Amino acid sequence: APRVLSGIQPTADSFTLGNYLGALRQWVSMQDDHDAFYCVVDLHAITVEQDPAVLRRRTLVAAAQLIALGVDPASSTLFVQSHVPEHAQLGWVMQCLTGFGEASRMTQFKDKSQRQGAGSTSVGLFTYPVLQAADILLYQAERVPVGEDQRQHVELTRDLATRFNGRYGATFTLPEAYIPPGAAKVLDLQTPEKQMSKSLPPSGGVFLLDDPKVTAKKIRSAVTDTGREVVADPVGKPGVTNLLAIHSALSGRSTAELEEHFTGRGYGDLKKELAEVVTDHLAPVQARTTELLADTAELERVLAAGAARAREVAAPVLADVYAKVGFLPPA
Ligand code: AQP
Repeated sequence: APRVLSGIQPTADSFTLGNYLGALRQWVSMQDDHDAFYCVVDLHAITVEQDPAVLRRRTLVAAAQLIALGVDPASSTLFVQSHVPEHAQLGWVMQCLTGFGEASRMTQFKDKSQRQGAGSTSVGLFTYPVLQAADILLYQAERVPVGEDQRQHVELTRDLATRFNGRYGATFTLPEAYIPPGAAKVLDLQTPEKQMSKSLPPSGGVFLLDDPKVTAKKIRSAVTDTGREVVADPVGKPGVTNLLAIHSALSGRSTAELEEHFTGRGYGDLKKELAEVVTDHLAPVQARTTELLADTAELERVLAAGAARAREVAAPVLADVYAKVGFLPPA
């Protein structure tokens, strides 16, 4: 089966609808016919400042949410990035292969460092996409299910793989981004020019674990526009278009069908119905997450087994890379 890898950062108490529709839903649907490796990328999370106790807790909550959403540790390899030291090790080799100018062109860094404030931007945030390349290449992944914001990082990964293969001989598989049509970029409900984010402002994000009342209220107060008609128009009506896209992704009804359904009705009706669609969808996920977090020892066992499986694949790839770049093997 084709190999797939993806990761998600434990940078908030809960994932967002953007994470779910842009990436995690594909993680679940791909696991049946792929050899899937999914990780909670805690090394990536510390590219911005984290409280240690909070990070530990969020890593467990992240793993619980992934399982609650449908990632099955029996058919996917689910693990925590820092449990597999090969990620950081290959990350260093990849850094030495990356041009400074090349890394400087990454638009997510420009966006995040700007939102962060230049004074608190770390070198780790700058080299983040290079570590991500290592994550992917370590497993020889062919497909990488991610949201639109990650397209450029997967392109960089391909460039680095091609460079390594050219310099040291055929080693890495070239991965392809697998970006879903429809909800690849879920927008912030308060600032629909920006993508919904789990940790960065603006804060019009819908969180999977939020209380249903909070979610309904967020959707009710979503920024739309002064018009009345419920129709998709990404340029003129980005807010309404975003709400329709979320509805369509969750209900499985096409945008055209939804426009027809809301003919003669206003934004208020759309928001009311969407709030129901979203909270109905999330109720079982929340219940299952709570259940899983009641036994963190079991969760930790699952993650340890995942890390052991991941290392079986990662260790020989790293050993091959170390030999090829000319590191003297320890005697
Ligand atoms: N708004 C979004 N629409 C579609 N997909 C999205 N993703 C994130 N936001 C959206 C996808 O979710 C996956 C995991 O994201 P990540 O944790 O690696 O970090 P990110 O891309 O930087 O997303 P966030 O939620 O904004 O995280 P923070 O706040 O920590 O920076 C990725 O596949 C991403 O494409």
